[in-house]
Amino acid sequence: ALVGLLLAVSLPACAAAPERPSVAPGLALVPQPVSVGRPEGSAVRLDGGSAILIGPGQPEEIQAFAGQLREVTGLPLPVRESGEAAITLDALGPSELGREGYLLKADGRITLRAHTAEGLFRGLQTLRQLLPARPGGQVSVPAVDISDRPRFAYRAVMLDVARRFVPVEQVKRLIDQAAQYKVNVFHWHLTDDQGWRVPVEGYPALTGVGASTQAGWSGGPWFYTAQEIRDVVAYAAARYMTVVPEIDGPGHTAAAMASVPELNCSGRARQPYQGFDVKVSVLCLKNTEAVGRFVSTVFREVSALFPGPYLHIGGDEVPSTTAADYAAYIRTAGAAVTANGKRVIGWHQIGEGPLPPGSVVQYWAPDGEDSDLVAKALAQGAKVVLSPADRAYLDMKYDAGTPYGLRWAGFVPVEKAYAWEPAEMLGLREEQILGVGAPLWSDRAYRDSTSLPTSHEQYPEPSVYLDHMAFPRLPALAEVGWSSADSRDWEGFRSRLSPHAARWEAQGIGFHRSREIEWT
Ligand code: TNX
Repeated sequence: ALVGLLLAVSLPACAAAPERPSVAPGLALVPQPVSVGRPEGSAVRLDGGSAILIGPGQPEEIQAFAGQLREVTGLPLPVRESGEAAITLDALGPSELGREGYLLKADGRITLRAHTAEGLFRGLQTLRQLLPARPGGQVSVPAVDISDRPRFAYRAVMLDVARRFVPVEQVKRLIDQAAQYKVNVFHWHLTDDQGWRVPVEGYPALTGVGASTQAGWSGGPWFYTAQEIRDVVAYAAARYMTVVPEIDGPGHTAAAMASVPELNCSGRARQPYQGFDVKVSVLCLKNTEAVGRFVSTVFREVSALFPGPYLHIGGDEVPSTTAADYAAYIRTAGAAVTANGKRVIGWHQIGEGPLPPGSVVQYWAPDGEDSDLVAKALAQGAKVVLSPADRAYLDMKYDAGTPYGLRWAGFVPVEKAYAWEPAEMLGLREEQILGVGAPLWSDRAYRDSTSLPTSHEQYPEPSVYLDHMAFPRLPALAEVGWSSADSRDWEGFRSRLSPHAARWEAQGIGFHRSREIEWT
C-alpha cells in the first residue's frame, strides 16, 4: 500500500513536467492552406544522409532555399542535380499554381513544387512548420498532401520608424519573422512629425535636423543611409517581400518643416517636434511651388531607392486644411508618383482627392467609419487594403494589462485580430480588396500615455515592443490575408497556433503569452 501511495504521489509529478516534443507536432500550419490531405503514406525521416534534388534549369535563387532547410534542420542536406533525394524542390511546375501557389507532398519523400521561385518560397515556409521547432533532434515530416495559394495579393506589416527609430538589424528581424507567415509586403513608415529617416540628396537637412528627434527625446541623427536601405530591400527581396516606402503628407510633416524653411507659411523653419501627439503639422499648401518641388524631388529619389511598384503617400490626419488644398496636394503627389513609374497607395483619406489609375487606399478607421471616403476611392477605380484599427492595429493594447501601446480603437485581443472577414467590411466585393495590412505604430515610443518616461533609457528596445505587439497578432492577420474565408475559424486557429510558441522561443521572439491560447 505504501508503494502504491508513493507511486500515486510521484506519478503526477512526472506527468506535470512533459518533455517538449522534439519532432514536429501535428499539422499546426499558420496560415491555414487551401487544402490539407493526410494520406495513409509514410512519414519522412531526414538524417545526415538526406539530400535535396534541384534539377537542371531551375532558377538560381532556389539554391538559397536549401540553405534555409539546413539551418532549420541542422542537417548537411547537400544539393544534387539528379538521382534520388529525400527532398525535391521544383519551381518549374504548372502555371495554374499562379505566382505564389505551391504543392507540398510528403510520402516517403518530400516534393515541393511551384510555378515560380516565389511560390516555392511560400511553400518552404509551410514545410518549415512541419519540421521541428529547433534543430538537433530527430527530424521527421508527417505524410501530407497540401495544395495552397493566397486569397489576397497584398499582405503587409507596417513599421513606424519615425516616432521611434528602429535599427536595421531589428527591421530585418521583423521582416524575417513576418516572411515565415507568408507576409509579402513590408510597409516602411519613414517620415512623420517626430522624424525623417530616409536620405534625400536634394534636401540634406532632412537627415540632419529632420532626423534629430524621436517621440520623447532628441539627439541622433537617426536615419538609414542609402546603403542600409538597399540592404534592407535586398533582405526583403530574398524573402519575396516588397518594400513600400511611405512619405507622409501633407500632414505628419513637422520634421520636413523643421528642415525646409519654404514648406512653412512663415518662410522660416519650425522647431523640430519631439512630442507624442498627432495632427500637429501641415505643409503650407499655398506655397504650391515649394511644395511641388519638394514632393517631386523627394518622390524621385525615394522611387530610385525602392524598386517596388508602390509609393505610399500617407494623406492621413491633416489638421486645418481646406478640401481644395488637400485635393490639390493629392493631385500633386499622385502625379509625382506616376511620373516615377509607381502606383499610389495612401491612407483612405486620399479618396477625397483625384487618384491616378491603379491607386490603392489603405482603410484604417475602426467600426466601418469613413465608408464615404472609401466609396469615393472605389468610384475612381481604386482598390482597398484593409487595416481597420480595431482589428489590425498592432499598436493597440491586447487588454488593460498590456504595458505598451494605445487604446483609442479599443483593446485588440488575439481573437479580435483574427475573427473578422474582409469581404464583410464596408460592403466590399472580393475583387475590390487588394489585401490586408497590419500597422505597428510607435507614437508613445512604446509606453502608455499615462506613464511617459523622462529619459530614453527607460524605453524598451524596439524589438521588445515589436515582438510583444506582433506576436501572436501578426500571424493572426497573416492568416486573414492568406487563407480562404471558409477555411478560417477561431477554435481551429487557436489550436494550430499553440505549438508555434516553441518556434518563437527557439527564435528568441518575446511574444505575448495571451490567455486566449492554451500554449503547449
Ligand atoms: C493614427 S492610422 C495614425 C497614426 C498614429 C496611430 C496610432 C493613421 C493613418 N494615422 O499617426 O500613429 O493612429 O494608433
